[in-house]
Amino acid sequence: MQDEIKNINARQILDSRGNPTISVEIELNSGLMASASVPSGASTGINEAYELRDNEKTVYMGRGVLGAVKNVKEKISKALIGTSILEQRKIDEILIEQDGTQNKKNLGANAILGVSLASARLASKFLNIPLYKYLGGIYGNILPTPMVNIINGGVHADNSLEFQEFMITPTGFDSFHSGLRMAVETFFSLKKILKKENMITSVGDEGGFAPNLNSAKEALDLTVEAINKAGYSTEDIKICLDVASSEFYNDGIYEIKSENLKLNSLEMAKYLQNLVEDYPIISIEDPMAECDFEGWKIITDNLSSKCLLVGDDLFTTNVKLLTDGIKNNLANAILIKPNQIGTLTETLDCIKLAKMNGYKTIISHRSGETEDTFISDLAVGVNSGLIKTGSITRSERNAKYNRLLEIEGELNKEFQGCRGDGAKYLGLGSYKKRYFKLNSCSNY
Ligand code: 2PG
Ligand code: MG
Repeated sequence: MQDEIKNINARQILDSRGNPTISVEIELNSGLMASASVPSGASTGINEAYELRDNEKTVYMGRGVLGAVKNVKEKISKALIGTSILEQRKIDEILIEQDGTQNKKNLGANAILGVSLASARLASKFLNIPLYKYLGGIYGNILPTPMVNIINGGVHADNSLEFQEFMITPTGFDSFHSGLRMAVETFFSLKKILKKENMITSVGDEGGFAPNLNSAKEALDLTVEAINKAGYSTEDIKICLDVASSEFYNDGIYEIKSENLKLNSLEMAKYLQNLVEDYPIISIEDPMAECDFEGWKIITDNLSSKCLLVGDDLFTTNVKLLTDGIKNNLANAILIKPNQIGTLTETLDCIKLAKMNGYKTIISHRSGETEDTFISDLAVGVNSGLIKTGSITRSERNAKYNRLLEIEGELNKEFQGCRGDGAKYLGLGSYKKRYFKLNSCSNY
């Protein structure tokens, strides 16, 4: 049959940090082919699916993925040849079964995800529809409001900032392309300010500036100044943070060295609450460490009505962990990274669970990226409403923004001659949430 898998190939390529990663190519009996490549994180959660590396010290500093490549070419290929490309859930089930471990340690989540994503892309090609339409059908038409990284810190940069990401989000416009323009103008406005202050304008892993600053407040002040000097207000553009606090949490203490602070959970929550009061912050990712459930409880109780509290390390795109979070009322949003869990269907199940329980979903890149734009199509297909894919000066990030511009154009073209736009952009609406205790909402 034409829709059946004939061959699966894989190769080792490089990601945006120069580390090896895997690219998978699948071929059908019909001769149609599609490929996908897999990103890699630096501030990884302890519960993430296993990234298989060769660990051969003299080759690529141990970071090679030839073992994962071999697994695709031999074991996975053997298990999937003859399967219809239109049966994504079955393909992913076979992959999970073949691996046979909880965290995909045997075959490697990188090997598995490459196959899973390439399958979906090839299915869309086979059906001759764009990937976002394959994933979302006629349902997906919301262009995500981007969280655009402008200052890097934490493990993504060699500067003094503990917080990993300071992002701007264009909430005040009514289309994706105008929102993106606004973010770009603000980015360059910040560059001008940094230059004027004699600060370095080199960038971190995700393309945001990486100046040496003495505090999070300093970074926030610069961000607000950049917004204003670009000619916008903090009504047009708001701020999002990824604190990535698991990285500086030890034995119950958050140590913010640049500010000489050692905070317990309660103090950390208060510290962040003060920032939310003083700045136009509407989303905080990983405000608390992945194992500090008490801290998460405090911050959710105190801040959930004011801003998004996004679980990244906390949930690692894992249905089981999200279920626990829902039960315990932790966070009100989830970061979605396909490589944290390893297959597309598990990613979609997690998105579905989040949405059914009133959690916002933010589709996300990794700090080590490739030019693959799968997450752009995913964001539109599932109407996530939000995407986080870095700054606007790195091609591996811009590939995602450019793909979204392409999708926006396509959706609007379909609508030509009709009332309204085909592509919806919610801006601030993407952040609007209902604050409720789960048990008061049993119909979900
Ligand atoms: C994060 C991500 C992406 P990494 O923490 O949200 O920005 O970083 O891929 O290094 O985990
Ligand atoms: Mg994060």
